[in-house]
Amino acid sequence: MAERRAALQEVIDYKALDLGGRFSLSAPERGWSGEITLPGDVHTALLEAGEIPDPYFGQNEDAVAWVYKTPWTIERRFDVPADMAQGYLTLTLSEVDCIATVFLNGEAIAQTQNQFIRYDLDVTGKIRAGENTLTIAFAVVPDVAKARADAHPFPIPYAAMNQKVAHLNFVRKTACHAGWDWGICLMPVGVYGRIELRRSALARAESVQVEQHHHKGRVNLVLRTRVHTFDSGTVSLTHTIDGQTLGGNTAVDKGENLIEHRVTIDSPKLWWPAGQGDQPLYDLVTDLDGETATRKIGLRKLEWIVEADEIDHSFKCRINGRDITMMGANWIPADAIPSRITPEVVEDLLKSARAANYNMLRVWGGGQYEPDWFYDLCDQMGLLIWHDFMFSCMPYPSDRAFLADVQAEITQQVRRLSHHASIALWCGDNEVIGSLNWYPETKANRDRHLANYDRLSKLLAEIVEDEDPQRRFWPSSPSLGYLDFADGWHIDTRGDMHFWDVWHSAKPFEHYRTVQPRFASEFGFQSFTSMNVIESFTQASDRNPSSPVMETHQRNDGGNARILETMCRYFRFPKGFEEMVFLSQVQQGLAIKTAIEFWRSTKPRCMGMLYWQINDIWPVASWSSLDYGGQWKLLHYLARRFFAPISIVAIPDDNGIVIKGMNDGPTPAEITLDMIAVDMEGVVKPLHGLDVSLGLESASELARVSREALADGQFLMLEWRDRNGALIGRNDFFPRAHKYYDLPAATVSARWAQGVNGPELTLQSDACAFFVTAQVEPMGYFSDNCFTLLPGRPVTLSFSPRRGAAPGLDDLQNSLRISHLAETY
Ligand code: BMA
Repeated sequence: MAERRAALQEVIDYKALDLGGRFSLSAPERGWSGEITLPGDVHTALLEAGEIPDPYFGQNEDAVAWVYKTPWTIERRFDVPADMAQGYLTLTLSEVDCIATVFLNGEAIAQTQNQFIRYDLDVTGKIRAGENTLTIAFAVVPDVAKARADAHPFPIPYAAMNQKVAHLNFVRKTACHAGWDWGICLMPVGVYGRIELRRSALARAESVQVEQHHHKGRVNLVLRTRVHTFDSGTVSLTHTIDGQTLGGNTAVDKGENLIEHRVTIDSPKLWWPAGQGDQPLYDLVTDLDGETATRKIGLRKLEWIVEADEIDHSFKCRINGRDITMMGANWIPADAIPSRITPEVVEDLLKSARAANYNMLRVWGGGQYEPDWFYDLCDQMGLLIWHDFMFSCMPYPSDRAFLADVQAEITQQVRRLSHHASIALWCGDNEVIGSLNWYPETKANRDRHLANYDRLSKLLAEIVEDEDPQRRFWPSSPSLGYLDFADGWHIDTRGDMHFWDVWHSAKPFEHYRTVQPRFASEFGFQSFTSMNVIESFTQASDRNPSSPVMETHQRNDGGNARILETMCRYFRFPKGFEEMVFLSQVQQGLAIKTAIEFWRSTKPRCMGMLYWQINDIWPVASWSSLDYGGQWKLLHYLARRFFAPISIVAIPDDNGIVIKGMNDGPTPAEITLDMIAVDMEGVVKPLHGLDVSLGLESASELARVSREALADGQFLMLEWRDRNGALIGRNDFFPRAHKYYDLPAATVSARWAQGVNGPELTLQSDACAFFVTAQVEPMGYFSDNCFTLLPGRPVTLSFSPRRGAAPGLDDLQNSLRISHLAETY
């Protein structure tokens, strides 16, 4: 024991001591003790100690449930040099998960209770020269949640359909830690982010916010710096940006001070969302008494245009004066085990978002505020963020103590993040107002719950108005607008819309064409996770859609049945498990393609499409387009095509098929479009060829194809090229479900070559092959997949490795697997 204590003790001599590292971890109730690395979580520590099995394998979730029912204590000793112990000292814990008592040298110095608050604890005079002990004793969250719910004057229901732990709406902790309809319940415990002892000369910087006022040829910036001062006096505060330094000595009072500076940047290099231009970032270096911090600032004018129009109300994002269609998906936390949410993992996911032509992600309200580096990456990649505040799918309390805690949380988060160019909008919550129609308690007394809701919602709105007046506050997702509590799941003339009738109500894919949202912020269709991911959590005998393990890795009641039933509607039933997994991803892709192609074709009516959801939190059947681990599911390949800047689509209507073209790139385009009828033998019959100009303002109707133009067994192929004849894109349209076509037995052959930019794979087929997909084991994605391959028309794909993989051609060839539709039955 003494030896381990010695090993845990580190001598650090610095002005800011990073207290991260090895701590002791113990559960006195269970007589357990070991170690934990912080920042980190208890599950990771127990996995390292061999104390718990992999929670993601099989049905291990239940076997590890004891972990969150146990009170844990972590502790470390650290040495502080005498000169450091003298100063003004702050102990910063940027994310404690979640309810804990913090002891310094045995004295309780704070009680944490909100995972989303950075605790800056004044420990001046409490730190000793020499050895100190930091102890964090965690409470059992479900017990606290229950006690709070019991004490509340009226019952507030919680999302029991999603969460395995009751009353989590009484605790400020990531809601999906308790499970969701795609999530495992682990209820992690830990300390994430910074754990640091900071010494200040007189003050510490709290936040720097940047207001941008754009004029022709210049931007005026207002910099608002908040400093916390330990005593009244003078601080030196300077900012440097674009070669200009402002500020100097400033008199400050004890407590919080707000200091403003103004600066003009001439001939600014403007920041654009992905696909519209570059993402230049200016370094803003802040120096407070020698302590420096750098923030990257993207200069752009951001507006949301929500105003009456001939339909009802517009809902669109305008950047630097340009109305831009928002395309992307919803983001959930990257892992159910917080230690695994590393910059490397997240950067890989965000790069895949960018590679699929996204320009927006919605950080969803049942998850978490992400670390600073997440938003830095989004700034760099041009990914705008629709940011929910962390409330989701259930009512929340509105007593003074709860609201005071929320006020601290939201104020701090907005001040922390508002300088990021990527943050586009603050949204009050996910589906909270709508959820008042779901629960017996809320339905029985809607007046009470509406008043309760309004107290929270009003607080959130006012914080945004006060703290970040240049950002739009949107009350909820979905919402119809200011104090408009109508049905955002079905009204498509204003606000943002969640359209779930196809998945949750088993309507056909074509049903997506019955609504025309102004901004579709959620809609999704599930698939199974890819075969190699299924192999990671199953034994061979589990690989059956209704096995207990596969059902455990499906969190939406009836989800696997819905996938299979849909398959019968559109496809012939697959012959084996692996084929079924593949086909589930094909049909997921088709569902979302149907929605997005139609809604995009209504531009400028619809100016946003964010499907549910880009990523997975653990290996599971879900609506995601990336597997857990970041591998591309087929939907992600289709997204890359249906979100391409220039997209040509075929939309059936009562009079035939209308061909529409959309250009969401930065400049108008001149293209040549060929429309071709193709039969199952691969015989091609040109129907129409035309040169067209695609402007930016709206979708253009390019042509009509009559139903009769396509004989039985034929489908429509669209190909568009630039005026030099270079192929830009392809699309196809099947007038009937695929099960009605008699597919030829195609053989697809493959040849690898080393291209200038990396490995290339050429695929060639002896007959028409559909949804042709190449998969390899090394991490990476192909330039395309899930496409139609006609005989005599080889297609060459490039392979982009992910996460530093550098596979040789042999590695790729040896693991190559090619799938297509005819092979599935
Ligand atoms: C939406 C989301 C999530 C959920 C998804 C799928 O409404 O907000 O709550 O995971 O539906 O059901």
